Amino acid sequence: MRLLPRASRRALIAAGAVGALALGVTVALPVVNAMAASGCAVTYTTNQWQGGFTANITIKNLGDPISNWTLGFTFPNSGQKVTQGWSATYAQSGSAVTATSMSYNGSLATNASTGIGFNGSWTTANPLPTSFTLNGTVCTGSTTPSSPAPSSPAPSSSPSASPRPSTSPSASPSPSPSQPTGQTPVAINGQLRVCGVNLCNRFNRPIQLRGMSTHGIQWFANCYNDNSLNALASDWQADLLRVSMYVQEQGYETNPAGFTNQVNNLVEEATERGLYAMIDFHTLTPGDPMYNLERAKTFFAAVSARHAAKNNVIYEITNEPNGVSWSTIKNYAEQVIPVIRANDPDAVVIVGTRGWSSLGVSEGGNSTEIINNKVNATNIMYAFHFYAASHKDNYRAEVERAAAALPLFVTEFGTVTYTGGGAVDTASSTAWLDMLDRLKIGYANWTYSDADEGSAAFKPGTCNGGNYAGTAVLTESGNFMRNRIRTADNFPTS
Ligand code: IDC
Repeated sequence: MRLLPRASRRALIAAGAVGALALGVTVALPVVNAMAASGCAVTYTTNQWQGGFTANITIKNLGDPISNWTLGFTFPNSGQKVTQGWSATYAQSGSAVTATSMSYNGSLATNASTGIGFNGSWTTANPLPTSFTLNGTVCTGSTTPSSPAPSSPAPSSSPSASPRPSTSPSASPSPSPSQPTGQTPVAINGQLRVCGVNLCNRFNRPIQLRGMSTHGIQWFANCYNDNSLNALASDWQADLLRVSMYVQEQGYETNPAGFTNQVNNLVEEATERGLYAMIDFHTLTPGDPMYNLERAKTFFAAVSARHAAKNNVIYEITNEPNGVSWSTIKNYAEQVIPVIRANDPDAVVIVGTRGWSSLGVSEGGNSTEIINNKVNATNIMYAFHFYAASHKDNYRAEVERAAAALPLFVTEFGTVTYTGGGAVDTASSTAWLDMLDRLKIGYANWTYSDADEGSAAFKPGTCNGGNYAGTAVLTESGNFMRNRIRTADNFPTS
């Protein structure tokens, strides 16, 4: 089956919002036994629509610290099914459901909480489960309806644009990433930092990261799952996953908590595979980043707190400013960067540039405006974007000139035209990537998705299936990019 065109997806999403209900229940009872204190509180809320729902579950450990957990509950109605879960491995037998912790969220100190969720389907009615167990301990007792979840489900809670489908109960277990620990890009390079005009690894040596960008996660969540991310790490041998979270266009602004959660989950998945994760606050229209300043502060406060202890997260604070002056972008950056630094002081932050991150060129300027008026912060880089069939020699010349004075990262580029469609321009793409390799400028290609457009790496419909490795599933652009990315990195190790 081919994916629906995006317009149809949007219509489905809108239809899904009609008649949505928000429901919630909390159950909690500390239970103490002779061996060890155990106990749990579970909050289970849903947004539901005709035939489907999203459940968000918070698990709180009220007992002694645990290093892994299995949550158990029973659907009241046999028509209720888990279809896609995240942040846990789900299994369902009849009405009984178990959700087992992942490697990164199994450890829960006393009074610590973790959030998981899933998308489900229902047939005749959708009452909520009322009893939960955690590692066999029943969490029953005081039942307090939780504060209702937002009443209109966001795109991410509709069946056609779900949060990351990590595991479906019917799916066979997918192989774990095959890059051995110690050989992953993050294991080799560790915490990165800006050194002069380069990005340096833990040995203070310049490196280039090569990877892929997601498409908008509000539309293509089904493309980011264990199999596709394993293929990115192992078959493509990529270094980097850029997580592209649109702010408008049915993105973050419609469901801040849901999209923050979706980004966090993808960062965890990249981390599990030893990949660098770039969090892209994908502003595009409107082009003035100040329009989203408060949203950016809220979002980056949350994600930087969550990932502060990691060494593989890079923050891209605005995708493509356009129609605004460099001084406005700089002002935005100088307000958002301190929010990140307060939680994660050593992370690299990337700032978009004028004219859709063209260093100003697409709006008649050039990089001199930045060189003469740099963002007042350390450990930052500047973004440059290009689409190879549209942006050629004059843009390459400007990048080469700017690269002598500014740390640059090509956080997004396409092998096709700036529309995201059209034919691959192999000659221009090759000229670009040869230059970026020579200058050790990192890049992320738009897109690791099966969108029906020339820039997508996978053929339409690929994300409905389970196989992402090899070349049979690739478009011309995907094939070109996989060949470029999977060549040896040769990261310096001393
Ligand atoms: C495009 C997508 C397209 C989508 C559109 C929505 O490829 O499917 O309909 O966004 O706005 C960018 C942007 C990026 C664009 C991409 C191609 O960062 O969001 O994606 N592009 O047009 N800048 C230059 C090109």
